[in-house]
Amino acid sequence: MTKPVPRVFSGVQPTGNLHLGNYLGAITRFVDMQKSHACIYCVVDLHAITVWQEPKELAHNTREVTAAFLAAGIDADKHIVFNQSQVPQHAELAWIFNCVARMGWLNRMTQFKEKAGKDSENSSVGLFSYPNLMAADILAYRATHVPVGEDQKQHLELSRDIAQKFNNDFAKSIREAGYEDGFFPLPEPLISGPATRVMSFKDGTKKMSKSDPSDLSRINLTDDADAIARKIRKAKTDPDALPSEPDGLKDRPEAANLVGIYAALEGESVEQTLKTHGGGQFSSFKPALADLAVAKLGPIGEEMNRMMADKAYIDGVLKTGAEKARTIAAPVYEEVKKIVGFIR
Ligand code: AQP
Repeated sequence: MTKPVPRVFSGVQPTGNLHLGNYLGAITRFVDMQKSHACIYCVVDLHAITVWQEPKELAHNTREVTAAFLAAGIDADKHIVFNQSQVPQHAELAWIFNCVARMGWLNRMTQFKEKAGKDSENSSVGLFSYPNLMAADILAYRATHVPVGEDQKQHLELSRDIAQKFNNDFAKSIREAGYEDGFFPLPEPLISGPATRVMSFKDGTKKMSKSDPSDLSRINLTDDADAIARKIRKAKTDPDALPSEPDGLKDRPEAANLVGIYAALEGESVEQTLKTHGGGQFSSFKPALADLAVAKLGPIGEEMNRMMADKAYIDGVLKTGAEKARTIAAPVYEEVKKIVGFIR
């Protein structure tokens, strides 16, 4: 086995309510990366069960994320699409990383604090060690690039720390196995574009989230045209006109959010959006955003619904994807076992 090749890995949790933030922050980037890289996209069902999931809903949501990937333009023939639990090397490598990562590192993870809230004693051990499994997801393929939304930046930094510590702890054994520059690459986060952190439509200081109890806080990828337009119409805003320059969006989180969404959907910069819409009122900007969102998201939602009617097709895509994923992850894990000193 030689040096890691440039390879993209990323995942989405099948926890329901797949939304515009997941689409703009992650899935559209996944689609873009296919042109330049070999890509592996995973429905991370092992991550999903770090909080309770109804088994039937988990299976439905796993198929729904897969349908979203395909409907958005991910090519499962040229690249790899699968669900995490079908490839055992993720969990096996995660155990080794549980023994590499330090408690102090995980104690600093803000997402655990947010998700566990005041009841951390009662949260699952899996929720706490979630970032170690994420490092295993990426490094089981020795992936080099990881497109994610802004909220995953801290976890990506931890993945790099784990890769680095593994390379240092086992440096001698890694050299003996024939690797001159360490075994794992330090994966790079790819966080860019005008919508790396899409905010809630009800509160511009909170990220748009699957678990927000208010459906009006987000656009779901399966929303129809009426629902999309209604949610944008009801989105919280301030009374001022839109500024002509991005600086004018400072301290206006709701306005900044809607302009960022418009720019991302249109495939232009925030500057360009403000050149066209600066000086206008929300009463005219919101209908323009609604038309654009319906034009871009409507066909994806329709295609997802069409695919969801054919479970066998989706399950077949995941099965083939898992077979392809195992051909990469299994030899990597065999090398890890050798490096660690496990008898094989
Ligand atoms: N609001 C967001 N803006 C931009 N990107 C986002 N992502 C999530 N929310 C936003 C990105 O979507 C990818 C998949 O996320 P995930 O499903 O694995 O996990 P998540 O971050 O927990 O998603 P949610 O919607 O926020 O769920 P809950 O409610 O459970 O917390 C990731 O690349 C993520 O950055």
